[in-house]
Amino acid sequence: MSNNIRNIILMGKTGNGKSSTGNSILMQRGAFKEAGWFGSVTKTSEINSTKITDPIDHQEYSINVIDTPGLFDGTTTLTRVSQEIVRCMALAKEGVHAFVAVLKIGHRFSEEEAKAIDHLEELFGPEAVDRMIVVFTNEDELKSPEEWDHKLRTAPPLLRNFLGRCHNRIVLFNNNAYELGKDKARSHIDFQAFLAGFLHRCCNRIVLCDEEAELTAEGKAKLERQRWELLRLVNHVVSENGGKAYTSDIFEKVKDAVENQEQVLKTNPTSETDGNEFLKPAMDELLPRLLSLFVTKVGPVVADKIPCCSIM
Ligand SMILES: Nc1nc2c(ncn2[C@@H]2O[C@H](COP(=O)(O)OP(=O)(O)OP(=O)(O)O)[C@@H](O)[C@H]2O)c(=O)[nH]1
Ligand SMILES: [Mg+2]
Repeated sequence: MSNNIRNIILMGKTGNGKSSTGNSILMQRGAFKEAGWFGSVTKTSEINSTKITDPIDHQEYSINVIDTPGLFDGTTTLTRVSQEIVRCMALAKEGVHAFVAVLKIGHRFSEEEAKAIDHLEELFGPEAVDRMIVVFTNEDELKSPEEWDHKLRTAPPLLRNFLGRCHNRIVLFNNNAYELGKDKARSHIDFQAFLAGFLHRCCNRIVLCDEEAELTAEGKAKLERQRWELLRLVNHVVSENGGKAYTSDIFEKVKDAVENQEQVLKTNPTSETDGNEFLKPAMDELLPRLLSLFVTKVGPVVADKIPCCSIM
């Protein structure tokens, strides 16, 4: 079974749809908080998991999706960046099977986003780029498949170059697929029953709706299709990389720290835990690397006084 674990890290600029994509992969709306819900955006990396069975070969996969904040978009300090990277590593215990760059159709691919890939490569080595897959969100805004072909053909060189480096491993995501076919379905529902259910939810003041239950067959089929397209690419990069997950020296350090901490908690469950303090040695090692990367590539920075420039 451990061969069938897939740890997927979602990266990208704030607002590109990382959390929404995570929810679509899990088919659990609300697993990750999306922007727009109470106006909030992702503040720290989080993990959510699901199990799915391949309809073709019936293999079961444990999918762990790690959602990250828009880390490197100009407002984050180096310490914060290194904390988040280490946190991601701690969450992806078995290593990273795929790095998913989330881009939004219709949004300009900026030079910062392109540079981000270079930085990722320098920080983690070319193996990280070898495992990169690109998800374009907002597929629902495309009028036709021809429009997408046209967009790809006429994409600016910066974007084409990036996609080329990812060997054109691209999946389109419609994170609004939950809504597909709903109008049609609703028209068949007895209006009074719909209204009674709606009022009941309002009176309880908590809208705990089971989105799965509300999914139409059309929405479910679309969500399943796009996540299988992604998983096939994840499986492809895993097999291209010798069947192994990505790891590195810092990663191993983080893994040891997490295992030690788990051991401490097992032998002494009441022991005082000091937040993420046990990850500090790994963070301390990452920080100078990040600093030197930014000093040599981005220009002099004063640690934690100057916001980090864009990596993803
Ligand atoms: N129409 C449409 N809207 C989308 C899609 N994906 C995401 N959105 C919307 O885009 C907005 C941003 O989505 P998020 O998933 O919160 O973006 P994020 O990248 O996680 O943002 P941060 O947490 O700030 O980094 C939300 O309002 C989503 O509903 C999509 O496929 N189609
Ligand atoms: Mg988010």
